[in-house]
Amino acid sequence: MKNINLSFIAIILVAILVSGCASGGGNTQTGESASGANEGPTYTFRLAEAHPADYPTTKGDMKFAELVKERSNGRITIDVFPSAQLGEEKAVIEQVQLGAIEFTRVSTGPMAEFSKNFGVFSLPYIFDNDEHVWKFLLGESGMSLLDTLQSSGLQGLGWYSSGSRSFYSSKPLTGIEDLKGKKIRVIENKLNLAIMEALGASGTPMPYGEVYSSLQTGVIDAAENNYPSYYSSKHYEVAPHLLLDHHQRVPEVLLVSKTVWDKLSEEDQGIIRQAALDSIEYQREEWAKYEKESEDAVRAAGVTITEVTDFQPWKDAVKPVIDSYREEYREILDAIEASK
Ligand code: GTR
Repeated sequence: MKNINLSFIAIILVAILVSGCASGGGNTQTGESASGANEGPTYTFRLAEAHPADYPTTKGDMKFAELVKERSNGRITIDVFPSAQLGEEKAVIEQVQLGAIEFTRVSTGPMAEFSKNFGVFSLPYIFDNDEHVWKFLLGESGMSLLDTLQSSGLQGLGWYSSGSRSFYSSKPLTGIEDLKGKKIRVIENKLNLAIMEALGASGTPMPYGEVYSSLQTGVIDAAENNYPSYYSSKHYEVAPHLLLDHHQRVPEVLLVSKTVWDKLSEEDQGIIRQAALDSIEYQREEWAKYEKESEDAVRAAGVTITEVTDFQPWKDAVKPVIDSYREEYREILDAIEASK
């Protein structure tokens, strides 16, 4: 289910689920605090996370949950489920739209299929570096993108770091020409397919959890990701050739179901929104540390690493993709350019 087009049954289901989350309705605490943080129903929510517990996005989720708990004086609990226990990203996003899972942290990659605006992040080489990404994300235009998700049944709460994505393969990979004819796993969205085609490769969309075995058995020749995912998923074991072309910078996003969000008091919304924003800095610090650690670890494991120094052939190759989406994303692309 991609759009807000919820069926009647789904709406009823959500209503039951959401009211079931508030413990007992009559459990409203009274009077302890004039500010009201102690007052209101108690909730236990779930947050779905694809990465393991020690990964920087999961650490960000945990910080977020901790701040929400503290600031609601224990009324709002968000239990983080790491390692894709609640499902792979695309399925999780659908569940969050329905309100069956309340929160998630996902990549903006799969979000492109749920909200047109979010496709912009999959366009190659639109950001110069990480600093540029963050100037955009935390600026007016980046922050307002979080609210545009409402028409997709979601509410964006904040952004997390995810560095840049580069190709890696089970076969030797030292230049753009080596991608020709390769079957490359991509995050499921149509922009990624167009990019692979422009590079002379063929994009194979599949969930993250299937990439390791697909590389191992030769179902795919290559995949692409950032250092932390390359390392923590152990893809480097089965695809030990890394080409640092940094073709995309696809940020992570923290989401809540709009059906859940709309049932919360303004005060609880405020607590949750602020906690999400306040968890960003911590996540970015954890990201920086883990990015370095994972780079060191894959180097130590003997991965062949080639750094692209001339990006022009790469930019030229993917230019038709940018050109074909330029009009659709003109406003956001202008804002990205202006945020440098
Ligand atoms: C990672 C991202 C995950 C997932 C994964 C993928 O960088 O953090 O959420 O999207 O990439 O390639 O599927």
